Order: sequence, then C-alpha cells, then structure tokens
Amino acid sequence: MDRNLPVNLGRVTEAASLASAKFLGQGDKNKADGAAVDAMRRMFDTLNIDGTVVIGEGEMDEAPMLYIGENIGRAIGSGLAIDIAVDPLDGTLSVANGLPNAISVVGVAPKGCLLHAPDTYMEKIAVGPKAKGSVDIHKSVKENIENVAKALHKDVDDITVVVLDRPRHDKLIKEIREAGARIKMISDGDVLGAISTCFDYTNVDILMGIGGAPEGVISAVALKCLGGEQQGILKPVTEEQKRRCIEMGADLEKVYTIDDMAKGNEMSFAATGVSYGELLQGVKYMENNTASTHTLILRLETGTIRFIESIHKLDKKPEYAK
Ligand code: VTB
Repeated sequence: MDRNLPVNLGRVTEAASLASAKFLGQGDKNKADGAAVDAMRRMFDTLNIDGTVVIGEGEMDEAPMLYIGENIGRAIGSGLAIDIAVDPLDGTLSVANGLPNAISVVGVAPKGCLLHAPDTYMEKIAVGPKAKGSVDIHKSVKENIENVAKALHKDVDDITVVVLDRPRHDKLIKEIREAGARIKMISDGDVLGAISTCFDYTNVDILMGIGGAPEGVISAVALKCLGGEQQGILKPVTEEQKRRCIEMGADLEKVYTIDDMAKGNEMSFAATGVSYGELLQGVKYMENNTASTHTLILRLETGTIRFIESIHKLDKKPEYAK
C-alpha cells in the first residue's frame, strides 16, 4: 500500500479528535461522537483511495455516515481499493464525562483483508510481542496469567490485566485476583487497552474480557503491526445478534486469531488521543488559538511505529476552534 497512507490516516484521526475534544466534559456523548464522525468522513474524502467501510458506525439504516458498506475516498472505482475499520470516537462516554483514554482510531488493509465482524460482543485475550505465543483463550485465567508472567520474566503479582469495568466481568475479576495479578479497570476503550500491552511503560501486560467485536478487528490491525497477539470468540447476546452473526457467515465456536481478523502483509493504523491517556496525550488547547494532538501511526510493511505531535493553528482551521 502507498507508504504515505499511514500518515494520511493520522490526519483523519487528528481531525476526528480535534472535532470531538471540544465536547470534553460537557455531558453530551452524541454531540462528541457526531462531531468525530463528521470530521473523519470529511478528511477521508480528501484522500486518494477507493475505500469501503467494513467496521463503522452501524448498518446503512442506522448511521448516516461511515456506515458499513459505504464507499469513501476521492478515488472510488479508480484508486487503491482498501477495507477501512473506524471508530471515530472510542470512549464517547469518557469524553462526555471528562474522563481519560478516549481516542479516535482507524485501521486499513487491502480490500477483502479485514473481517466483517458483526456488531456484537467478542471475548478477547491480547498481549504484546514479548508474550506472543503464551496465551490460549481456552485455558484458565490463572494459566494464561502464569504463562504470560513466565514469558515476561515477571512475578505474577507484577502482571497487570486490563479489564472493562462491566458487571459481566465479575467472575473474571475474581479469577484474576485469585491468580494473584493486578487489574487496571477501564470504563471504556478496549482498543487502547489492547494496544497498551505492546508498550512497556503503560505497565499493562494482558487484556482480558468481553468487549465489542468491531473493536476486536481494529485492535487486531494495531496488534499485528506491533507484533502482539490477540484471540477472540464471538459472543452474541440476543437471538437477533446470533441471527446476524450466522447471516454474516461468522463461526460462533471459532477462535479468531489476528490473521483471521486482519489478513495479509499490508496494513496501516492510526490513533489520536482525544482525552488524556498514558499512551496518547489528549487534545490540548494552547495560547495563540492553537491546539496540539498526539497520534500513533503504524505501518505493517516496515513495522515503523510513529508518534506524531502536531500543533494546529485554529485560526486556519476554524471548524476545530473551541
Ligand atoms: C468496548 C469498549 C468500547 O464498547 O468494546 C465496549 O472498548 C463493549 O460494549 O469503548 P459495552 O459498552 O456494552 O460493554 C465501548 O464501551 C463503546 O464502544
């Protein structure tokens, strides 16, 4: 894929972050999300791509923009044909409540390479490159934690598992505690949770638990670029979700690996912080009507990991001014 595409994806997530950060702490998650979707969609249309949204804001009848199956880009029918997975704002509630770790995120691969995941839950386990090969979603929580500890040359009580703070995780949390590991509870954003396992300084070693399946595909793109590992099993809750999974050809017994979710050797990923986080700083408004953004950009072909800090002159981009 075009080597400049990853950097352009960074422009896309920067735009969505700048648009939604204005709503930090204002209690309106729909406004924050809408602004992110709108800005992301507009920036995509400036790129020379023939993109198809495979993970997006919902079905065509549910979402006006970035819906599943939507064609985006400036070169539809003639440019580089790619699958696009987006979450314009992962952590809508966090933004509304002024909480950390909200990001805007995009993953892309050549057409046909990203799993068309149904909008349902997925049980996941994810680790960074040093613990790759040491987890098995069918093994017990204790065994997985002990094997990761071994791979990382750490004691079990130095292992931190990131878990979404949800009642459905009560049993998981008990099992992690019984195994003797630590828990970092997050209110939202298991994409960032999964990515954090790949960066030592976050002190996160494993992601465990049930989150969104679409988020699982986005994480798979990032973890593939970073050399980590993720396994997932679809967990539809309602009959309607089960029907949808089967209709989409999904296998409810299958353990989806990274390569099942994100196939091939060409892939790019970008994420920009909206609110403050350990891995990515949030949007910061500064003097002289400027704002800074912090973006992680990944490219599988070369394995390059870029952190880009940008300063935006809001006089020239009035749509992002507070
Ligand atoms: C997670 C989390 C997301 O959805 O995937 C979660 O990473 C799963 O759904 O940020 P529930 O909220 O129903 O638990 C989000 O919270 C929102 O997309």
